[in-house]
Amino acid sequence: MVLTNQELHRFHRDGYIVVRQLCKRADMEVLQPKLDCLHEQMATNQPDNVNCSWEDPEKKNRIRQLMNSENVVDELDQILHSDAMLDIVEQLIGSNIVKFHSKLMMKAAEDGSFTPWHQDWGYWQYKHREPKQVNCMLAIDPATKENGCIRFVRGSHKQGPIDHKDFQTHSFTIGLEGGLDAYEADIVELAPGDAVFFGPLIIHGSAPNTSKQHRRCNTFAFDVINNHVDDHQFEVLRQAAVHA
Ligand SMILES: O=C(O)CCC(=O)C(=O)O
Repeated sequence: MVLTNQELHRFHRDGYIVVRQLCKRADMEVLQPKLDCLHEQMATNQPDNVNCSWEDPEKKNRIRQLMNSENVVDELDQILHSDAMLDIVEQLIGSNIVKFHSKLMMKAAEDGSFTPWHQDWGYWQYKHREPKQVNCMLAIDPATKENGCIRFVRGSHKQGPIDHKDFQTHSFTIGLEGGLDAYEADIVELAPGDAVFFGPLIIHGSAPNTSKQHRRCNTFAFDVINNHVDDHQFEVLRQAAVHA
């Protein structure tokens, strides 16, 4: 057991749980300079197996989200498959786990934009049968109030699914009404290597990055087997032995 019973209780009560130093800070410091090159690399030569959204799609100088980040950053692929990660995911959603996605959230210094309040289920509801997923946001840079760390509306998952509105931002197509002050929320600051695990129904969002410090995080999302309508497309990461 990686999470204690008390931590598991907090996850179910609050909708999220912070795990300090899921990865080593030193490993994140190796990763940071590699990510600096990604904006230019993706603007000039984006592989087919990743998908980028840009802060400004005309300029293409700052990536906001890079979907399938494990295909371009080996270290992220290793973390996605690591026991440190999967042992916790298993505690949270059980031992039949598929990879859903790995996504870099590159909230660049001075350019990184507001993340509208939303439940991940708002996006995921159309192709998934039930809100059983778990998402893990790993901090690569320090994530602080100033550079737009994630904020959670504690306990909001208990309301169940909420209707989302269509939005016109480049990276976020739906969300809940209201700016940063629309909800009273926990501001979750993370050091490099810290991670926060959260379920698909908790309301979360984050402020723009007006600071001089990047706030790069990677989100690793997992689901249970047979929960996605195209389940066969997803890599099985762990599967409980079936006893006859
Ligand atoms: O980049 C952020 O702060 C938001 C991340 C997020 O909302 C998500 O991955 O669902």
